[in-house]
Amino acid sequence: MKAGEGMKRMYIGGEWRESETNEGLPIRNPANQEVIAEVPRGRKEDVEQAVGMARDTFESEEWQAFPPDERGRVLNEVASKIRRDAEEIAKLETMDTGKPISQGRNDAEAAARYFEYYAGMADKILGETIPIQANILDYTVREPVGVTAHIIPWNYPIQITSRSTAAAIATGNTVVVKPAEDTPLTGLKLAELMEETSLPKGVFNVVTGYGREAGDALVHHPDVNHITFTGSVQTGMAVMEAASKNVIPITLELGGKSPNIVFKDSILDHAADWVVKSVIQNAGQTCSAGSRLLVEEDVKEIFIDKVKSRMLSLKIGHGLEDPDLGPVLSRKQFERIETFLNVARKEQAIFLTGGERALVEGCEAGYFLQPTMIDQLDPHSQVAQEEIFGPVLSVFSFQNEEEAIKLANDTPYGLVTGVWTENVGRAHRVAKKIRSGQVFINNYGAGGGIQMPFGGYKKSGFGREKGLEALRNYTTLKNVALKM
Ligand code: TXE
Repeated sequence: MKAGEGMKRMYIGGEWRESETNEGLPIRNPANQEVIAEVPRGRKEDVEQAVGMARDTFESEEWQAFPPDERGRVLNEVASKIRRDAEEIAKLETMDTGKPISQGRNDAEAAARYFEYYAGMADKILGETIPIQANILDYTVREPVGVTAHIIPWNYPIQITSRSTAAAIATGNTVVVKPAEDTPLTGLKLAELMEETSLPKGVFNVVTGYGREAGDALVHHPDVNHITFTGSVQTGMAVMEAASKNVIPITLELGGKSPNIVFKDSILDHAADWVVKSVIQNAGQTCSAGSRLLVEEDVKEIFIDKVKSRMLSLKIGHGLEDPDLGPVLSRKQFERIETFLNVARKEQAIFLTGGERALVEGCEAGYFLQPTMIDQLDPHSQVAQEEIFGPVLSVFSFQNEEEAIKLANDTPYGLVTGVWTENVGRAHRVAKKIRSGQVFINNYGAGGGIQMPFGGYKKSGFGREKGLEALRNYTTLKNVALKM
């Protein structure tokens, strides 16, 4: 499809543009693989334009003099426009990613909350005065880093775009967003909302396209001052290498293999509800998915029955019908999951539920997977160690607290851990020894709280997003010493 034949446009320097080559890429609805839109296939030349506009705007008198409280007001405006169009955004997200519409609605609300939260911080980025000598006034200033690049994955596009760009703009940076090639629609919608506000042109830019083309050009661009990346470990490593060439800081969020540790003294029904919820949300395509269940041996059988009956009662279907479980993103993702399941079969693991593609009437071309629970895996097997990114739960048991901690920490990742126990002392002991960026006790995710710093240990990445902590990503510190 050529530009002008219904193809969407990218948002660069406050203008809607085709790609320099006029090529497009099709966007499919994961539920039935129908093409629902076409977006420009941005490449290096387009990235050049976007970074150039972001740089010029960053250095412009208008943006340099833009008062912090005014930045906050604009971001609040963006939040209220997201709320105004929340239903449209939720539908776009569901059509783009396949997720159940109620989860799309939650994502739209979270996006609005990110803008509100960081709007409130825009005029509270403070420095310090540092005592040195009586005749020296020493102070620090937190300055924006400049042009920030945001590489967005396909699982939570509107949320992840909002969480990093809101923090970056609040602190006075300009941004270039590269949405995932499969799910660019809500990123472009966000640009439409930005355009309705008094945000100077060129502060918020979106270049659509493939990772290996537009993404690669963006992370290598010498005029980019910071990269925020959420995605796979492999691509994260490539992004890190690109950043090293320009010696710029990056924030990496690379997924996980997060455990729920269930002790026998926990409220088992409550824990079972959450164990299931945490692994089926967005069809398991969540960086913080609770993809491993570690359960105390004495209650293993009874607990597994509880989880199993919940898994078997889940409704699978088209996201707009708001089932419990939608399709996975694409054939590629489905085949990736299948490869893991085949390895588990070869290793004679036991499938307690699922393991097969689910056929949904009217959505025969969609890739739906039955919620899957696998037992008897070697904790060091590939399936137990690597991120599968589907509704697949691996089950292990432990005899005591020490063994639970060892199992929990025994993967290359460390993003989130759930601990289920009524013993407060044990809860804190375990939380202290767990090597993950977030630990939830008797809950999982605390409602997604945008105020809580989020990020990983080990191969889950580094740097923190969300909360006040994220503001550090987008500011750099200057010390000024004045001799009087
Ligand atoms: O990820 P990629 P993919 C994990 C999950 C999933 C696997 C593969 O396990 O199954 O990764 O997914 C852009 N330079 N996660 O292949 O490649 C790309 O266009 C710059 C976990 O989709 O990491 C997209 O915008 N950018 C995760 C983004 O990187 C590049 C979320 C993510 O794509 C690029 C997604 C390059 N060379 C996948 N190559 C999480 N942490 O939540 C690609 N991109």
